[in-house]
Amino acid sequence: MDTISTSKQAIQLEEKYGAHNYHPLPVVLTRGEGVFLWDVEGKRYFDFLSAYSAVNQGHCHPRIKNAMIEQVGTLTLTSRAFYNDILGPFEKYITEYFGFDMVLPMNTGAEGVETAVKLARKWGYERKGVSENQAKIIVAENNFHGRTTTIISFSNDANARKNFGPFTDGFIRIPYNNLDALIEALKIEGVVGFLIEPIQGEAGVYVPEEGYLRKAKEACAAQNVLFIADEIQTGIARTGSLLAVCGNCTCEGHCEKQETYTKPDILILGKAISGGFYPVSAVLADREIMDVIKPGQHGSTFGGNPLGAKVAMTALEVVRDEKLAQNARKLGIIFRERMQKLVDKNPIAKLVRGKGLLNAVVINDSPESPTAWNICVKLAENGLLAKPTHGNIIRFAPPLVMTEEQLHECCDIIEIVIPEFNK
Ligand code: IF1
Repeated sequence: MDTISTSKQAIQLEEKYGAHNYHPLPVVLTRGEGVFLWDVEGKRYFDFLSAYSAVNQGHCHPRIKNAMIEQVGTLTLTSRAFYNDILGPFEKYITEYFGFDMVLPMNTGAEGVETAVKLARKWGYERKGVSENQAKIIVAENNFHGRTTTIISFSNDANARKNFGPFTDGFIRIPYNNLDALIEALKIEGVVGFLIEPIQGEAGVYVPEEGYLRKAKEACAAQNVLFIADEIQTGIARTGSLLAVCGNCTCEGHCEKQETYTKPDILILGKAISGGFYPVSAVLADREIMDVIKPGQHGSTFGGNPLGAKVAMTALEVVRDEKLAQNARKLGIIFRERMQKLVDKNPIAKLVRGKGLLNAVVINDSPESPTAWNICVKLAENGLLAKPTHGNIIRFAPPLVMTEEQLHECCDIIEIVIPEFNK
C-alpha cells in the first residue's frame, strides 16, 4: 500500500484511481480529534462541516472509540439470520430515547429513506386501503434525501438526475414551507405519506416558518397520511434540540407534552446517530405502522449488526451526557449574532440563517460564481474547513462539542476572510 507523505500525492492517487463523483477542497486530512482536523503536512483546522453533520460528537470521541474497540474484538456481524446480544438492547434503548414503539435498523441514510418509503406504501395498502401500486408520497421542492434511483426520482436537482432514468413513480412535489400546497396535495387519491426535511440542509439551510411542521402534521393526520421526518442531517442535537421537530425544547428526552414537539409518524435517523464511527441508520415508528413489515419483506446484511448497534448506543449517550443540544442552541445564537454583524457591514455577505449549529451564510454573488468556493479555499488557508452547498451558500456546521471560546476564534477567522471578497 502506498504511504502518503504529501497532500499532493494523495490527491494524485484519488484523481487517477477514484471515480470523480466529488470535487473536494484541496485539503488532505490525516487525523481528527474533537473539533479539529489535521492535514498531511500537519496543518490544523477547525472542522465547520462535521462530515455533513455526521460527527456531532466531535472526531474520534474517546467514549465511542472505546465502545467500538470493545465490540470489534468480540462480535461485529451475525446477519439477521440469527439473534445477537446487542441488537435487542439497542432497539429498546433507541425507541425509548426517541419515544417510539419500534425501530427498523439499516446502515446509510438513503437506506433509511428507502425503508420509510416502503413502510409508508405498505401501510397505505394494508391499513389505509389504497389500491395496489397507486400509493403516492408528497415531497418538497429542492429536497435532498440521498442518491438512490428511487430517491433521485423525486428530486428536482438536474445534476442528481441527469441520465440516471428511468425513475420511480408515485411522488408528488410541492413547494417547501407552503401549507396551502400541502393541503391541496393531500386531497389527491392514494396519498400515504409526506416526506419532509424539518430544515432543508443541502438546499441551503432553509428553516420553515414557526408552526409549519406542526400544522403540516395536523393536515396529514386529518387525511390519514403519515408525516415522515427525515432527521438524518437535522437530528441528534444538531439544531439545538434532540430533533428539529422538537421545536424549542432542549429537554434531551422525548415527551409528548412538549407543546412545540411535532411527533412524526415515521422518524428517519442516520449520520450522527453513530458519531461518525460506523454507518448506522434507523427508522422509528409506532407498532400499528411498523407491524406491516413481516419476516423476509425488508432488511440488509449489515442492518442491526452488533458493532453498529453498540457504537450508536454510546454515541447517543454522549449526546445526552454532554448536553450537546443545549450547547448547539447556545453557540448557534452567538454564531448568528456575529454573522449578522458581518452581513450588516459587508455587501458580499447577503444573509445568515439556521438553527442551532446548522447555519449558512448566503454570499451576494451568482450561484454560478466561484466566490463561495474561493472563500472556502481562503478559510481553509486560515485554518477553518467549510464547503459551499448550492453555488453561493456556505454551510457552517461545526461539531456540537465546540466551546464558546473556540466558536469565537472561528468567527474571528470568518470575519477576516469574507470581507476580503467585497467587490
Ligand atoms: C453526498 C448533501 C448533505 C441527508 C438527508 C438523507 C441523506 C442525506 C437530509 C442520505 C445525506 C449527505 C450525502 C452526501 C453529502 C451530504 C449532503 F450534500 F449530499 F446533500 F448533508 F446535505 N437525508 N447527506 O442530508 O444519507 O445515504 O448519505 O447516509 O451524497 O454527497 P446517506
